[in-house]
Amino acid sequence: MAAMTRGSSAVFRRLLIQQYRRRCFQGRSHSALGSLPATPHRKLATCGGSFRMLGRPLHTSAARTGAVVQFKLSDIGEGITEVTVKEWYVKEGDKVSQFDSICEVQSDKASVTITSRYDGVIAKLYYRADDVALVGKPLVDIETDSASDVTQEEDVVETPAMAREEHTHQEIKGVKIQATPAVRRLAMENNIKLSEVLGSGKDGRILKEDILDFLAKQTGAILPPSPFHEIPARPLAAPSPAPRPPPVAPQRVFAGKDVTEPLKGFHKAMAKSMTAALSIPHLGLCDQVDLSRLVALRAELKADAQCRGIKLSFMPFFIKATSLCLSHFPILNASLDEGCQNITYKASHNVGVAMDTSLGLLVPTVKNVQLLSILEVAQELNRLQALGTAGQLGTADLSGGTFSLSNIGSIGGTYAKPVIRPPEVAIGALGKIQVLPRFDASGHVIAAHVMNVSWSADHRLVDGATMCRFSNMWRDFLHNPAGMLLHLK
Ligand code: CO6
Repeated sequence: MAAMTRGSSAVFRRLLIQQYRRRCFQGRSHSALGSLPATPHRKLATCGGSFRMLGRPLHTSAARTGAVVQFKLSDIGEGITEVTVKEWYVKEGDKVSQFDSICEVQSDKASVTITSRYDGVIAKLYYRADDVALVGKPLVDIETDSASDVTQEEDVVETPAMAREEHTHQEIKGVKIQATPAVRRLAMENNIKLSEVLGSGKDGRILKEDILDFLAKQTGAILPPSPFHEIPARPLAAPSPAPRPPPVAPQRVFAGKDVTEPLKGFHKAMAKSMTAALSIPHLGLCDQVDLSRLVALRAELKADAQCRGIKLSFMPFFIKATSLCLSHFPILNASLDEGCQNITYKASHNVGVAMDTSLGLLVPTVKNVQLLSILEVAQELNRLQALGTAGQLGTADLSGGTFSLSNIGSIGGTYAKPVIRPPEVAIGALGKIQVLPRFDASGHVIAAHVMNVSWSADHRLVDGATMCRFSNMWRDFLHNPAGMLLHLK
């Protein structure tokens, strides 16, 4: 992709960033800036920053050598030490302006676009596509247009997890606020509450320009649009179900000669995380659930949800039932520290959902399920699915899980043996719902909708009886979904 020029935009953005910094660091000596501790305010630098993603921004830091600026891949948290360079959008000799996309990198959490901080010419690329780029090492050199162009680099700092969660939740709860995920992300990155922004789009939809105007009013500067991709919003009145990920691409054929190559990207991340996971002693428990009533109930409610622009599958019921059960079995929503000395009981029920995305298997989390209605869970799942399909799930959506569910049945699997995702202590795998003969209360054979469920739990914390009681309660809620009503808040 050729580099785009954006000269005047760059000037305005720089102006905004300078004004914002002045506002944020009032009263602090200039020389102290470089050593300032992390504060959420400084996160605004992401709007002129180098990485764009949901939640925690990836970013670079620069070391200046004359007019050549060296970008280094900074610590991006979550224990990530390397990313795979998926694609370069520039080559050596290309002219770039601030905020032009430079390359796409893939961590085990998300795919991220890195953008330029400077106007200048690409002097050196340190990696080829598919290479593994290391945190703390140079990524690209840019020869800047003039030495004065080079502003003092600041480390971009993540918003504390708590604040991020609150903000996300505020957005989930605000069902009337209409905005695309990209606009929500822009707002979140800049700590703007969507409820405070006036939407100028159809039916009050908040557009990217509204966020930029809001920012400009706050800072007194004009901010041109930033180069990030928007995910088209699905119309509320006439929703279409989230598109399924495309069929698996044809596999490479190996014939005649074995091929050995380094493990990269997702495979590497999976090898690491699964090796860690299997150091946990797993306890397994399986059961069957008769979902006939739920199948009928969902058929009844599906059209209602659809009128509200929400696709209602079985998952929201499974997720909500899980949360109701977690309230009774907090040990299953806990974590154990590395030395096996302390248990932390988590207040939020953040249910991770294994998702077959365009980038592979990812586990985004539906946060604070204990506070959400089934419809709100469905809405959030729809949002995550749309992001997953677009390959745009970011760290905020992919982290913070406290319990996981894997619906292997939506692909067609009947049984599975799920692997716990540390620091969580339990996970459930759901098979496909099958119509099978069963006996009713009078001993007559009936056609029932039956699903297998398999639980795995960390046997250092959870015993079989606890897992079984949890499973019984979960099974009963879903066998008789009306019973859930009594427990919904
Ligand atoms: N049985 C029958 N029908 C199902 C099931 C099951 N288990 N699950 C979904 N569906 C139906 C669902 O109700 C939809 O029906 P309609 O509304 O009538 O069209 C339809 O299938 C499509 O549902 P969709 O997949 O779009 O949405 P859902 O909310 O059910 O699932 C999702 C969301 C994110 C879980 C799913 O899209 C997905 O990605 N599934 C794959 C998850 C995966 O890869 N799991 C493997 C992880 S590795 O578990 C693992 C232990 C090892 C083996």
